[in-house]
Amino acid sequence: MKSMNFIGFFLLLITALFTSSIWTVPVNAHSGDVFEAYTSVPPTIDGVIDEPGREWGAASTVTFTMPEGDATIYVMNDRRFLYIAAKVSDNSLDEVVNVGLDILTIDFDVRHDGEQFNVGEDTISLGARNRVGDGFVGPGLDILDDQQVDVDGMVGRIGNYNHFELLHPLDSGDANDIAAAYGSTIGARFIFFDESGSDKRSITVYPQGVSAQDADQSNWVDIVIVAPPDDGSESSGGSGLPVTEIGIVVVAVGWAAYIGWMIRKRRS
Ligand SMILES: [Ca+2]
Ligand SMILES: [Ca+2]
Ligand SMILES: [Ca+2]
Ligand SMILES: [Ca+2]
Repeated sequence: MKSMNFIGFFLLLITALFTSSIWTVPVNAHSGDVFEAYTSVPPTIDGVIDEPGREWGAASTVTFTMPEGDATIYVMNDRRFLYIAAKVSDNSLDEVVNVGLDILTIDFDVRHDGEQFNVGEDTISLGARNRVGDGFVGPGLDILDDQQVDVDGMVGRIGNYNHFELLHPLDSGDANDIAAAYGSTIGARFIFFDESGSDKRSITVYPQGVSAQDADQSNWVDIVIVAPPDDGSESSGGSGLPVTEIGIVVVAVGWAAYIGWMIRKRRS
């Protein structure tokens, strides 16, 4: 009977040891100028940033001050897409081209060289009434439209905020887009156009201090494309242990039983 208690205790010890320390939970979200976050659940691109801690709960975020209040940027990726959202204080959602249009543009430093926004770099945009743009920097350093549009997005209005939600493939296959591998870092700036086309137009850039016209990329933010957690370590809502860990526990339990058997054998 004594050896059974010992085995029981040993099993408990082994199980506690393996369940507490072996699996590490990936830490995704942090704010600042490095956006680095993986999501296993894609957001719904419907112009509504669902909060708190729901569809954009895994995102890296930053909140900063705009002329009309505050704005928050959200960035995350999954296996296929880079997702970007922004919640922007604005007294109106302006939807008419050449009269007044609210637009979010993201320029990328695809090569992450921190040098110049020049030929071949990628740029995407989302305007009110869900006008999406996918372009690149052309030979004349002007922005040209891609032949292949690889942006999806929607804009909505909630309270005094405009909500922008958009996605861009990590690797669309288009030479005029980011071709982002897992673990790579790309630079970016976010340009907020308010009432573009009107006399009251204003432009805000994040990071603050960066200009919308300046081609210098040295102070842009970093976006790190996060690799998916491998299938063995991705927890499925606590409803069971991942396969490899189950294997470890089974081996450990078997080992504990063997030791118990040895102890019993020696005592007999
Ligand atoms: Ca949404
Ligand atoms: Ca506006
Ligand atoms: Ca494209
Ligand atoms: Ca493009």
